Amino acid sequence: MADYKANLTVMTTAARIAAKGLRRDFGEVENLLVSVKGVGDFVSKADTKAEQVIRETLMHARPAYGWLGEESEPVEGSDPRRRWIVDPLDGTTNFLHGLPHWAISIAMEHKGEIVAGVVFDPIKDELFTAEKGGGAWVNGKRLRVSNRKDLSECLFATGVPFGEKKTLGLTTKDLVSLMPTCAGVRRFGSAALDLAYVAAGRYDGYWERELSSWDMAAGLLLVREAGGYLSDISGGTDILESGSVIAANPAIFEKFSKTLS
Ligand code: 2AM
Ligand code: CA
Repeated sequence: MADYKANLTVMTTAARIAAKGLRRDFGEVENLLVSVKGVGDFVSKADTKAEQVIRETLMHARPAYGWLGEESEPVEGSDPRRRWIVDPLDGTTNFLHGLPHWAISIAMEHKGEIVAGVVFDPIKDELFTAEKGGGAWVNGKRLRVSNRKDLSECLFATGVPFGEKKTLGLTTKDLVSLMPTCAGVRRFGSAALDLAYVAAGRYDGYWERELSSWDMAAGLLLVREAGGYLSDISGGTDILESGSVIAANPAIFEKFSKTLS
């Protein structure tokens, strides 16, 4: 019989192996930033390499599971109820610009529900983990969402749509209604870390549209297990399907949601 390690152990191992390569590549980005050739191709290779090593590690440990990753074709497993949902490098644009704010995100889905999640920020050495019913943790310390109750004290995060995304107008409207009521809004460029920071009580709430499942899957479980509330942008429960998310501490969730368009 195969050596059966807990899913979180397998996921953490995969994240740490990928982190080694990404950390090395991120060091190289500094040199490339000033080179004629630029950083673009190099970073997209770093991205693909990281996904490959995560995929090999996870598929080796759980050969029957399916796969959904940002950089490769999806795979239906021989066990159709279980699959990995992986973003090997969330915050690619930050990485590309030498900004030290990006993460590896690995989630495990069982019967359509996320049951384990790992978000690893190798630069700050913060390993966020959660298992359904087992709480959310960072480097072994229990996480809890914030308990701020007045919007005026709350710090929020979002992602402002760029490029061809269609919801810039909506997000702009959100900012117009929210900014005067709160302590501030941050836009750091990694959805996985934004969710992890809500779980850690650093942000009181976060919202974004037009995301992919791999950006959010692990982070959603972190928030839930840290006691936060979640919905899609229209107040429903289809977060992964809709690609939109609202996450916040329970005390402000309703007020915060109502402020958004
Ligand atoms: P990435 O760095 O892995 O691309 C920032 O607002 C968030 O949006 C990041 O988590 C980023 O993930 C994600 N993102 C970037 N481009 C995207 C796209 N075309 N579709 C969905 N999410 C995207
Ligand atoms: Ca991503």
